[in-house]
Amino acid sequence: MNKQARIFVAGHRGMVGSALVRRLVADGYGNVVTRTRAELDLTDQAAVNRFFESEQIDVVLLAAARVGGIFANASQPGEFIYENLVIETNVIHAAYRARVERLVFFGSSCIYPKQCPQPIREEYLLTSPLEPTNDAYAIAKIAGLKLCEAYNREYGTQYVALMPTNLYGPNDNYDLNSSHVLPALLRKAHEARMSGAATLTVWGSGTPCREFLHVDDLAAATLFVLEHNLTDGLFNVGVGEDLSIRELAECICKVVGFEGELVFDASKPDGTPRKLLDVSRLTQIGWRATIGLEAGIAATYQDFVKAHGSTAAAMPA
Ligand code: GFB
Repeated sequence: MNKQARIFVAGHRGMVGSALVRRLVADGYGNVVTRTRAELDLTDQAAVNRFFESEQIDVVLLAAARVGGIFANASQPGEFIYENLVIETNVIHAAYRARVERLVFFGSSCIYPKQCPQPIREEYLLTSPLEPTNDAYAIAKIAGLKLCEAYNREYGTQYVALMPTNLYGPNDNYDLNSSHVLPALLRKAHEARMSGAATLTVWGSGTPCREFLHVDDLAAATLFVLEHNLTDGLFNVGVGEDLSIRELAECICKVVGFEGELVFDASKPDGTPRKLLDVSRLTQIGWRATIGLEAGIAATYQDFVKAHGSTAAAMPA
């Protein structure tokens, strides 16, 4: 890919978008275009059209989305389906109208059925019902990847969709009501250690399994896809192995140095039992994740302490 290409990273302040910008800049891409929400509201179709008409964008990385953990997804399904549908419809259609040739759309492994054979291959999409705690978000993300497929078929665009597993890393959301499990447990373990608490509460039974990918690995996979001219289709992005929520909690406690007891809150939902991705579509063409979970959590914990350490207890719960 041309290092002078004008690359619009939509959602550059989020965890995924900021990782993409870091990687693009490190790799010498000189024309990374970003807009804050105040400068460009991606839910405003006319504003998005004007932006694309005037900016001569070559490549779009569509990382802007309404995201959250199991509680946020289950309690605000209307916001999750609406905001994601409108952002992806506006951006993908405006990009096509402005003759943007290449676009990468980011989804999530929750697009696959709840009771999927494991590991999950891309072709298992739409083979049986979704997990109810996040079906609204999943439907929006499925619509986004279908938009890419449909536009490629009808208009000859080169829009690809990446489906990462559960992500973590710098710039994650640590609000306990809306965060995912890894940042939530990192914060809880930190606060428990600082306050000398005897216990740490983990939602659910601790038995569901999840796979975790450091967001810098997702950024690396994205650049791999662009630089290897993969111009169509759906690609899972993960590490190829998972662990139970209990094992994750134990690993986080080890990194943070919290030695108290884990308590499981059965009133909170478990969500889908397992969603391990089959990542062979990308590994067969030469990409694989390189950041191990414990090392990734340790690096993320350092970022967390730098950004929130002294104020963690005062952050919104
Ligand atoms: O990461 P998480 O919120 O979302 O939760 P999903 C994963 C598992 O961790 C669930 C448990 O079984 C939770 O009950 N868990 C334990 C906790 N303690 C906590 C905690 O303190 N906070 C949270 N948040 N969970 C989301 C989807 O599903 O994953 C989205 O809702 C998206 O649509 C995203 O796909 C990647 O992995 O269940």
